[in-house]
Amino acid sequence: MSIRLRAGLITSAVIGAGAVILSQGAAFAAPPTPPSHHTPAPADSLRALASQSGLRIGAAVNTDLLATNSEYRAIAASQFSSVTPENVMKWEVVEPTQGTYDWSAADDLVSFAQQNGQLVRGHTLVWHSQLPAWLNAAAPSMSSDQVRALLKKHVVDEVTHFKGKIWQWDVVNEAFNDDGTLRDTIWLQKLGPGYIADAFRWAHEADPRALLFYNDYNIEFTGPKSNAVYQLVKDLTAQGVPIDGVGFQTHLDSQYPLPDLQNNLQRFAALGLKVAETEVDVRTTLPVTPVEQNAQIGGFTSTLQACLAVRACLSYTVWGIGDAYSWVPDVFPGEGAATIYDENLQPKPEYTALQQTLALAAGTPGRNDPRR
Ligand code: 9MR
Repeated sequence: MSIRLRAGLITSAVIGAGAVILSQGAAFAAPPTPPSHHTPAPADSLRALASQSGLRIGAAVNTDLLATNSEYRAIAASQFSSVTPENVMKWEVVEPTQGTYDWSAADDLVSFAQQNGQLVRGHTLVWHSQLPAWLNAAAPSMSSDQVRALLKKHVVDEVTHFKGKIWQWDVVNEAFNDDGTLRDTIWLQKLGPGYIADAFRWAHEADPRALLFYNDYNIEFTGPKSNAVYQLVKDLTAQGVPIDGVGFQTHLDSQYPLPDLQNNLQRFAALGLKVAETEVDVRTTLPVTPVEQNAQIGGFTSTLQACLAVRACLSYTVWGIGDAYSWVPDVFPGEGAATIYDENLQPKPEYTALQQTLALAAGTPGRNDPRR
């Protein structure tokens, strides 16, 4: 029996079973309250099903497509209860010229989210990539004090601009190498490892109610990188640094074994932190074979199951809507098909697998407790 068929049966059963609560929030610290005048999402949408487990289901949104493609916009609004700007909150976009901010694209996405009863994951404040050209040119010859002042201003100004409108901020992104050493970035070179704690302190001062996350990839697997991030956030927590959570990006490839993600989520949660899956996709070599697609379906299913199983897991976010718009083919030539919608924005079996997994969780007694 195919997953598609089973999903259809289970979804119908759930819809038949009764009301779907559309905007049940997770029990996180004081979320922004979105206006509630949005069109109710279909009862078998990912967001409606996820709400029954108190889980926010999100997508990284391409704001150019949101403005120009009505089909894309409809999916973004109806299927997801959280959005992440794929690019438009990054430093190169918000401050293209030093001292001149352009918040327009990000503001539009925040308005879209509010209109649709969605929460926003802010992405990302401190990263080594997608920095403005002026910064890349100037920073290497600046003093540590100058770089520190520049980074602080960026964090404080951006968090202040969006104050009260961001649910989770990815404060620091991808600070580690796969071997567990700190990545050799301009921030590490100029400021030393303390830049990480400082960034969290600055962000917290600017918006004390936002949940502040450290975000990285390949920490889904237990190993040197995951262990290093674990030690970092344990130390930060012990020092009273205002960190609330860890984002597991979860960029998977069907040719590799699945990560032991649930164990990792659990051990981070045991530190008293929230966790989230922040950038889920499962790429494969093209053209996709049935065997590979089964592996992709397994990747989406098991990563969602892991989040559902850990009550501190607040949200599950897929990275991109539609294989035609995914970052994967640009970075991994010959690979793709990494999202849950195909090239024509039609839902793939990967979408149905998420739907089925959410429906099963919603039908499990005790599973609809609020996340915390
Ligand atoms: O999806 C993003 C793509 O459009 C950008 O070109 C790219 C630039 O580095 O960043 C992509 O998003 C990344 C995210 O911000 C951080 N984690 C890895 C994501 C995929 O590269």
